[in-house]
Amino acid sequence: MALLEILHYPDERLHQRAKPVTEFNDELRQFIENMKETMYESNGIGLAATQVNVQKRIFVTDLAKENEASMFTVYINPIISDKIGEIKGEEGCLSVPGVFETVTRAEKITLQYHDEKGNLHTITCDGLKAICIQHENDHLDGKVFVDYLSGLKQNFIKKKMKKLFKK
Ligand code: GNR
Ligand code: NI
Repeated sequence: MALLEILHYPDERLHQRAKPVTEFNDELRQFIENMKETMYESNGIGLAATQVNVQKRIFVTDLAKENEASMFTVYINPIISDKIGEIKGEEGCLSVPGVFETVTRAEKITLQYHDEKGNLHTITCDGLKAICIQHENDHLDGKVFVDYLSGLKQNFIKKKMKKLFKK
């Protein structure tokens, strides 16, 4: 087990497009364990491989509320095949700590993905789960939620991050 280092906006590596997973092997499953540990340690509800500088199409989530049983899920090579409606929600990101802004997303999505054994799943979801999956899937396409905000807000957030991570 190991904790992975999370990249911070505006690191250009957050804006790379991740490549599909081709082998469902023990190395992949070890990496997923490390992502799981890193997500829990950071108190995130999701984590994309892009955020830990691995350019593969993998993200993990756990949307269980406090005091509820874990709902840990692994999504590999996800494809959003359908999007319905619009919903606004306040979003945060482990790569942009301390920043919370409203983003418009599809309200309901249908998603195909593989689990860590290579099995294919199809799900339809809405609410926070749909928002979280769209946020994570964006990471795999090199997109951060800040990219949806005005240029003015983006510049403000860049300055804030510079200050926060100043050595
Ligand atoms: O922990 C997280 N919370 C969150 C809240 C609203 C919308 C999306 C998210 S995902 C975020 C973790 C993260 O950065 N995943 O990429
Ligand atoms: Ni994020």
